[in-house]
Amino acid sequence: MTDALKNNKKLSAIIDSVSDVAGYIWQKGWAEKNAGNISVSLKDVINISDGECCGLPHRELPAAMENLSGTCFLVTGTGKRMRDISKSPMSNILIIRVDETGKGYNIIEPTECEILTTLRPTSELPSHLSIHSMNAERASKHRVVIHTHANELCALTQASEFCDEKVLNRILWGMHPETKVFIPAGVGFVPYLLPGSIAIAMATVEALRKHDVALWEKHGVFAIGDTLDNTFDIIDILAKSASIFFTCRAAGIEPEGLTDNQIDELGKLIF
Ligand code: 2HA
Ligand code: ZN
Repeated sequence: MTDALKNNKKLSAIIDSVSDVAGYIWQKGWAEKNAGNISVSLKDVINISDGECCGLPHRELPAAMENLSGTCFLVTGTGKRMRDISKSPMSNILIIRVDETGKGYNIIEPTECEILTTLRPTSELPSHLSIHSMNAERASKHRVVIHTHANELCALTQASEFCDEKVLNRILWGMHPETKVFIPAGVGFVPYLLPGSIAIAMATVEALRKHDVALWEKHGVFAIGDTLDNTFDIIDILAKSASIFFTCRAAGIEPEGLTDNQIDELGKLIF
């Protein structure tokens, strides 16, 4: 790592936070093998010119993202385990910078050849960068994107009767008052598409235009937020709601859920 990056306090704080949240995700049991991935926009954290990227490894992007040109991102590596990202973040993440054309990126970190050969960005890079591109277009304060395989949320999209935004949100908001309070716009739903594809990236962006979280049918969840902790919390709250739903059903109880009026009233609370 260059001295400029080593001495960058904002960057160090973000890396510490990625390490913490990757650890929580592993402890939650949401991250079998290499499941899940994290990215953070480093706009206003790292400023590097085109000239400084000269000679750094360069890769093509699957789709051009002109509005990300010049922006750096922290991305977890493909095939890397959340538990290892937590223990040793710098051996399991990359810092990339989208080039001036928006059609490719340079790898800013790592620079050591032996680490570089084993590190490529997450297989879900199309979704992560497409979401950051949408955030940039909207001048959103959201800088963090987390994808994980939260068990109860994966289970919820195994039944076609729940694969509908209205139905999903009615269940999730109904299971606990905090869910409506902290996720007032509810979840979006993305029907099954090939992981890592541009098609799933586009469908996820459409879902996240109206929500901060999208459930991927029979796969997992994508959430956006301003900080790593806040983004993790959104997924954790939703997983809690889904878990209450399944706990009731496993006990032979059909959960009543909060009433429409109770949910509306919670939606009006200001914290
Ligand atoms: O990183 O979770 O969706 C592995 C995955 C792909
Ligand atoms: Zn996944």
